[in-house]
Amino acid sequence: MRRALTALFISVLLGLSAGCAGPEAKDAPAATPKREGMVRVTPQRDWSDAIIYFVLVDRFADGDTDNNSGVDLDNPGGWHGGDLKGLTAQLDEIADLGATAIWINPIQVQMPGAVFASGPPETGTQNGFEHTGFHGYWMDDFNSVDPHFGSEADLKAFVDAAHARGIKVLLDVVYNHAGYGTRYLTDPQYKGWIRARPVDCAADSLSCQVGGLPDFVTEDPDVSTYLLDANIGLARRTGVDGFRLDTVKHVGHDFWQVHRARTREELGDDFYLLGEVWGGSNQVLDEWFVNDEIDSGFDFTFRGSCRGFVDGKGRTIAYAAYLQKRHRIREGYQAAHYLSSHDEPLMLYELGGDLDKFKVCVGLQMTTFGLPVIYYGEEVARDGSVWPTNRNDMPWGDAAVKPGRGKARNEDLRDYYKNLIATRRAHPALTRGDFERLYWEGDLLIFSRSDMDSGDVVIVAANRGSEMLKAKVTAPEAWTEGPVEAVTGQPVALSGRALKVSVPPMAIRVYTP
Ligand SMILES: [Ca+2]
Ligand SMILES: [Ca+2]
Repeated sequence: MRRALTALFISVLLGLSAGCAGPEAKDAPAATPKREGMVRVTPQRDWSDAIIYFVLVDRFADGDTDNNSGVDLDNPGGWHGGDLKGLTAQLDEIADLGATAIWINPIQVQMPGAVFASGPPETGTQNGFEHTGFHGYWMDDFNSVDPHFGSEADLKAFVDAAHARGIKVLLDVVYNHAGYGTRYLTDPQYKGWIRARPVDCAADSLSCQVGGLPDFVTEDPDVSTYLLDANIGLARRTGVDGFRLDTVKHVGHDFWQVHRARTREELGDDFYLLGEVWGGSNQVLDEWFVNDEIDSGFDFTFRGSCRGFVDGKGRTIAYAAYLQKRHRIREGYQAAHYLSSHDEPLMLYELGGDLDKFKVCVGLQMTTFGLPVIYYGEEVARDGSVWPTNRNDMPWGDAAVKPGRGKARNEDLRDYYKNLIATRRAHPALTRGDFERLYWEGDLLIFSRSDMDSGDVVIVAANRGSEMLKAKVTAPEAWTEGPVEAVTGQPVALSGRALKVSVPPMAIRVYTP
């Protein structure tokens, strides 16, 4: 954390801005073939300004073929060879996009072997496949890093390289369960650590077996201390900035209060906790905010609501009311919103591959309340659909990066993301500003975001219809001259105090001072 603060201070002094290439650092890993030198981004002001990039390490970049034991690229549930060294080597890809934080999956030793699984026909996996712990959630030993991902030294090197770029790291950690058939079930030294009988999650969320996985008796101090020591120790030794907490509602509040006290005590007051309360919203999360167990959680409502909006369901004013309601959250706490994740279908697939609809949702993700989470590769239109192909390889195009070498990338979409991310980062109104709806006739929604502290005001207009739509709204007092529309980069003249808004079919426009 000390390192991140220093990086923040230096970058502020140098006035470096998002996406701007900085000086080559002596410890910089090999850059991607496309970009030269090290990309330095201005760190987020605090976590409410974060833009998070979520990586499944095994699917991102293979930086060490010596650890590719059992790798099978043809198996959608198999190991594909990505590792921490590969991720570190491709960090400039993420820094250049403008993300301020990277969330990586859990990296401790996974259960040996695999379980047999089958997916739906559209994924070509209906006849079954061997599902391994490549995603990191099926632990067999909390005290060591899985060699497939690399070593603890590799994690530290990754964290250091991220910090050198002004990027924070969130490590995903699990406390609720172990992998199928692991040593915690069979080794006598852990006798009594796993609940004897499976309980239905609908009947009891604390004692159930999530996905049939062995559930730890986390109320037993021996068990909880072991798990806390392992995860907190790993964080302390490697310098990660926070945890993404898996399956929060399946572990008790008492545990999370001890967890918060220990992370504050041992990792610092600013050690950040982003919790997964499955299905949660900003209101549902309050159960974990009220006693300060986590700093933020996922808002599971955003993707479906945006899909409904661009699919023309419901009235525009109802969607505006929804966006406004998302601001209702306990003061000092945040929520993270995403379009796709490893547990849900890829958004572009759900939208029938309609890039225009997808881009409207990306625009709304980057201009509304919360911490936007980008699921690796969705910024270049990664292929895939539902599980398990929602966890396929990061596309690298012509770059010599495995395992996704040769997979197509949509660079125009990436540029669109990059522009909106830079816009969000330049305007505190977009991260922390209040929401006000300005216009909601037919398929055109116009709203403003206003940050009282900085005086920053941005106006956003989304058209979900099939024709060009125009409207006139009053320009904010704070604007002394016409704004620049961020998506097109065009200046727009004011007509007196009126802003003439003009949005093409299925598109978004962002008017910035
Ligand atoms: Ca590897
Ligand atoms: Ca449990």
